[in-house]
Amino acid sequence: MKRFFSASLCLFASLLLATAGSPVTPPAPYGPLPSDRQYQWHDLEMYGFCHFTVDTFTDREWGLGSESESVFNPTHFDAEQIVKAFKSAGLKGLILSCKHHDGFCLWPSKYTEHSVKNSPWKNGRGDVVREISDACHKYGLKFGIYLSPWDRNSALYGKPEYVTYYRNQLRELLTNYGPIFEVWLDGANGGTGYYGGANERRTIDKTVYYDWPTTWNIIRELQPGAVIFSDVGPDCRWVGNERGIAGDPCWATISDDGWYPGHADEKLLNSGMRDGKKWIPAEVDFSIRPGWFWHQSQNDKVRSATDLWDHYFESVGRGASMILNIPPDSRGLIYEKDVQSLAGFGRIVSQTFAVNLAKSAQVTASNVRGGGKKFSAKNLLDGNRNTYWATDDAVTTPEVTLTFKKPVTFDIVSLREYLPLGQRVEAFALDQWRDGQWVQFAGGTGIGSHRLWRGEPVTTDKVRLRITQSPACPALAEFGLFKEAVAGVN
Ligand code: FUL
Ligand code: CA
Repeated sequence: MKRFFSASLCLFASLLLATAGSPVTPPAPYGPLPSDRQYQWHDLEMYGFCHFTVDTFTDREWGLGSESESVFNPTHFDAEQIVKAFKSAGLKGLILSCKHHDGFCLWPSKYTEHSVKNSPWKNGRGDVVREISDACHKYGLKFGIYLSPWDRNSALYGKPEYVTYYRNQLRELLTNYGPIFEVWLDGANGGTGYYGGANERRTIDKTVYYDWPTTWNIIRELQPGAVIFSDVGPDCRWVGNERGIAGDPCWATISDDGWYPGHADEKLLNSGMRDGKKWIPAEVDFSIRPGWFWHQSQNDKVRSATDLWDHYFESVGRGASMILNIPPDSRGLIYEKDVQSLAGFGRIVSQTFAVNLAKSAQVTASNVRGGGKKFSAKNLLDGNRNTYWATDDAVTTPEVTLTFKKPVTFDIVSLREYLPLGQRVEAFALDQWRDGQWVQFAGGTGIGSHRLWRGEPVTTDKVRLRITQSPACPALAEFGLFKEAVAGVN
């Protein structure tokens, strides 16, 4: 009897273990990983740039530094109109050119007279940075700052004292205007300028003059959540062109040995490096108009909504972030045509991605890590980038199949990796079930934060994703099928 009891106890215990299984651990991370602030930043995907200064009134792209403060006088400045136009495009934040190369400050800095405080606008009592940041916070957009390191107005430029001046201004901006999501550090540096009346050419040694690590520390200390942009990071990098096009693929990783702001290989910035040592993803900066600043002569050269939509695929769709510049005009408003394109673009994006057709599918995978629920392929369809499908370590080329009760028609496929475990997948293929067999309709190199495929409409009742190359088991967060909604928008 006693024996019977202990034998059944043993059986019971082993049954219990078999059902619970040993806990399934997540895959080990692969390669460089995003920091928390970078992971949050990836989620934004699209935000805006706002170039506004004396150039808006002088019809220049790079002010000389000699402009009188009296030049700055927007007749109808309305921060809410500007921010609402950005918001209508679905942009999640706005980075304002608080000071461009001409040195004119859009806020009443206590370190210079060359600012709004000596302009006729609001009798010198205005603060563009205040009004724009307030409007951003009111309408739920994040606010970021551009503070040009090159300053063609300052007499100090080129001397060590200028770096102190620059840092003092940065402190003003980082402490007086609420949370800052990104600090944009421009790489254009040095050349001719007014420089307090000297009117000469000043060159600086870009490798040491600014002592960037010290400045980055100030940003970390005052705004720990802010990502720092420069040509080469540390948090996000330039994409190597101002045309709005990321490389295909555009790896989030790169090695920056020997590079510094103003000196990096543009081709490699564009593509990233598969074996890069650091996680420094690309940011795609381009303008809705030919120039960064508003020019009357460019009012008929504003990008259309569908043009912006194309660039969405060439930036966001390749795992980079898109920063679209929309400059206010000399009234201090976003010009009518720009407003129209932004709203149209926003409508296309929100309508297209409103319904993930994949959600109605039954999903099966060739392998699920530990065979349990935690890493199930259903995680691909829950709209949550923090849950993911993963396979056993040894399985690096799995596939996942979506089966529909009725055929679906889509022309966009969306894939996302689970970034906290690194950029893992190197190649994938997509198949549709047609006439009783699998037919490949797309494929690509790299997935990363977001990978979009866009093509001719596909109608089918079965779709298959094959991971065809990966140095480690994949960890995929999301899978989406969408139908483009561009009708009637231009
Ligand atoms: C460049 C600047 O020289 C342009 O004027 C503009 O601000 C662009 C975003 O960055 O380096
Ligand atoms: Ca998910």
